[in-house]
Amino acid sequence: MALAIERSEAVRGTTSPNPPVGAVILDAEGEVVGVGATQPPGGPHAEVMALAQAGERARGGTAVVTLEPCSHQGRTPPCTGALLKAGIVRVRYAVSDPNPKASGGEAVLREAGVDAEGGLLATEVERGPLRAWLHFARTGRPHVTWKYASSVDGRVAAADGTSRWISSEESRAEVHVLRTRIDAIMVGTGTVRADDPRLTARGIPTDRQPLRVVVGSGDLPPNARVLDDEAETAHLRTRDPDEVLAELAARGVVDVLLEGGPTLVGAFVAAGRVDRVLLYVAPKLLGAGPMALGDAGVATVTDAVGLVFEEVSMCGPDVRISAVPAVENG
Ligand code: AOF
Ligand code: ZN
Repeated sequence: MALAIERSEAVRGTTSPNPPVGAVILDAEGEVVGVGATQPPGGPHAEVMALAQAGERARGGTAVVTLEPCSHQGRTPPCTGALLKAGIVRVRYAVSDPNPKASGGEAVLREAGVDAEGGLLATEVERGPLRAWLHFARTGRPHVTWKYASSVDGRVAAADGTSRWISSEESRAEVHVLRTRIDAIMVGTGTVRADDPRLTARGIPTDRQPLRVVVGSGDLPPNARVLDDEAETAHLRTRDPDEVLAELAARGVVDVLLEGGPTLVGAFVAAGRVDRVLLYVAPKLLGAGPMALGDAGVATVTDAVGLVFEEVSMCGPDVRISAVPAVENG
């Protein structure tokens, strides 16, 4: 399953609105004979890719998949059928498919005499490669990760507005990798005017760039870098989080990185539309300068938006914190 998770991580950002699934086929002796991952929409699912590599060696073998194999005819035939035809006798998967059209694969496999069971490394998969898609499948809304870097005193820029080098080189490099694995990166018109960001993944070999999304009613400066041809850009003339997310969902966007300023992020937090906070705290003090978050509708301490620290770790000299809402955004 660790190998299947690795394969699914590698295709993140290329499969939406489908989930990035990974699959591994073991032969009857337990030897790995095939690995695969979901291809771009309309293409083969992970199981089919892994089975193609395994060929005849799959007979009598085991399939390990990050998502319950689908039982439906969608744009592609059911994976349950492909597994049965290949002679797979055991299936282990991590999480059930919440899509009512595709779910029920475990029951189909069991009825055909396959030893099928879910739950293997389920938490790793739910928090990792399938987090955004599971949220999208359950709520219909793209998953929003608010990412920012701040000083120890919570500031995202110095008094003169300079912000580029708050976090370390290691943290900045990691964010560029992250950008290749998401569908869209979002800021407000204010950030475009103030920082003129490029919003692309740089410094790593990649053949894909996320959709750049700028929200807000103001016009963009005609020479703004987000308007270059490094990547596609969408300008959504609203700041209503639900209108923004509905528009992105209609475009097949599942996984969004919010890199906006305090006003835009405040609107998303107030609306309960931040599903994860990814924060890099740099070992620096600034004492003045803008804070990460503006007004989020919190007037008194008992109204604070509660978070749970899911993981705290180091990234170079910075502390990396992943936090999720204490009450899941339904
Ligand atoms: C799997 N393995 O690798 C993926 C699955 O239109 P289709 O045929 O591509 O089906 C899309 C649905 O299939 C998707 O919503 C999800 O429920 C499931 N995705 N299932 O067995 C895979 N990507
Ligand atoms: Zn399938």
